[in-house]
Amino acid sequence: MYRETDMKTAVRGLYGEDYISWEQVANDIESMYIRGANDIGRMSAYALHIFASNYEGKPENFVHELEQTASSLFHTRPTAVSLENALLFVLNSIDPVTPVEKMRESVLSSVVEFFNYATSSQDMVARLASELIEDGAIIHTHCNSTAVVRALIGASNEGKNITVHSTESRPRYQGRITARQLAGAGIPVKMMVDSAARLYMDEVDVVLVGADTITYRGELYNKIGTHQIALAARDCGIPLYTLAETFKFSPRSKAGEHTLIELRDSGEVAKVEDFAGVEILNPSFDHTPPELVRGIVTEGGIVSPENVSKVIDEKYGNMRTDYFY
Ligand code: RUB
Repeated sequence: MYRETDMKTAVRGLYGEDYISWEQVANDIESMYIRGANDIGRMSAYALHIFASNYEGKPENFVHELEQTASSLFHTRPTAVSLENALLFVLNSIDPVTPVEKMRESVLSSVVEFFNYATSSQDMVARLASELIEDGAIIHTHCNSTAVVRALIGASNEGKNITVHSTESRPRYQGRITARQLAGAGIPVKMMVDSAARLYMDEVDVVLVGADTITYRGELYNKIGTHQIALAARDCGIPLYTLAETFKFSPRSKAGEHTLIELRDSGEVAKVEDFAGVEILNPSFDHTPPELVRGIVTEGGIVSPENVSKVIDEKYGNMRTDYFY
């Protein structure tokens, strides 16, 4: 369990920074120095902690400014619902008719609570997912999911001999981070370009990927390329599991709201000036339909895509979720 000081130490350990303004955190999320759905969630909550600690404005403006800050953070990365849910968790913790000091305390303690929850739910997800991995298995993963990396290292630490196939994940190459992390933990890794996934899929036993958003009807939003990997897995009769703490489940999708696919700068794909007259597309995520997902590993166990709606109703049914729309 983190207390406030432990949380600050953990953040310094992760990012080498003593963040002193929420804007710094927002910039680092937008530039992807802080990335991955769990960290985006934890760190956006952390940014509200900084806001509340530093707040010296008029007491009657606190709620408005808190909501404005949350809205700015919300817009830094539009696809991962972990970010929105983290902010909603904190916003829902305050009673706007109480004195400002009470509201400040509520924000500070709810951020610590969320930070702990995000950390412990990922521990549990990684532990449960490692049980899906058998001795001798070949696992395909894509991009860099902290939960997946931890599950793979957990399985290896339990003495299972595993090999991992890691697709690079153009254009930002987060798959290379995964490959380095696993190799550093002594796990044999084969890294390949994204388009090689199908060629080697016949050798694979299970696909494990992270999640940025799981919708009410059980769709999986994750790094661009995940859908093609899921199709390749189905083609070879291989199960795909996604590792998703339930704060990656989208309450807003119940009303049929679409999850936005983040479109990033074309310059991340190629030098724009070398391609006069060409429109360069750079979608950061795609969505995989529920029928291609065998199961969603959550902190409460494995949920099938058709049961996501129940989890969302139970978890978010009483929460106010309309702050940003
Ligand atoms: C990262 C990505 C990850 C999920 C889950 O995308 O798609 O699979 O965010 O990560 P990006 P985690 O690099 O664009 O943020 O398991 O760490 O929450």
